[in-house]
Amino acid sequence: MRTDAFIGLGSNLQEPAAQLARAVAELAALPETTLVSQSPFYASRPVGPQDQPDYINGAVWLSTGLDPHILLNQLQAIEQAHGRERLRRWGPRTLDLDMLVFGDCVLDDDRLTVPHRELPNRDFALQPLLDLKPDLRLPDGTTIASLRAQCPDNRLRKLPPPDYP
Ligand code: A4P
Ligand code: MG
Repeated sequence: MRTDAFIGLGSNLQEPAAQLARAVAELAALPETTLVSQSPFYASRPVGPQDQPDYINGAVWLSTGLDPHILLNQLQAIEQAHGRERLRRWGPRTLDLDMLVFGDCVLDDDRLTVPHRELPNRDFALQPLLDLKPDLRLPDGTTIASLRAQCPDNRLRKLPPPDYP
């Protein structure tokens, strides 16, 4: 069985747009997984501690046969391969991969909360999801479009296409 999984990407260290472009290729190469599409990339102000560089954010739509916890393992392995160091919550990072939506799956255990807990508060995650699939809904029926309309504005700036593949 294949599931539509939506992954948010973020980086604010060491050439963030290049980190994201590499991560998209790595996600597309995961086992039992195909890349359906990728969003534009956006620059955004940091949410959380302000003494860190602006972020580049984007999202991908994957079709995967992996179980959500196995997919999370794969996401964390890719983060590690990008030299990710977990120093402080919401602190700067070379690569952050968040599982935003996993089909109709609702999960809340000690490793994984899906849909992502912070999604409604983050325009840098909602806008790329809207770009990928304008009619996307959460398992409870809430549309991503309605969440985007209510979300605090974080001054997203869409990057020109040469900054992403
Ligand atoms: N985890 C639980 N649910 C999920 C999920 N749906 N996807 C667990 C991925 N991981 C999930 O994450 C901590 C733990 O969350 C993981 O071990 C996993 O089991 P982490 O990435 O190691 O730690 P963190 O990133 O410091 O904390 P957190 O709460 O995940 O931070 P966020 O939510 O990722 O936020 N500002 C802008 N403009 N753009 C950004 O991308 N990102 C952050 C990080 C802060 N500010 C930002 C941005
Ligand atoms: Mg994270």
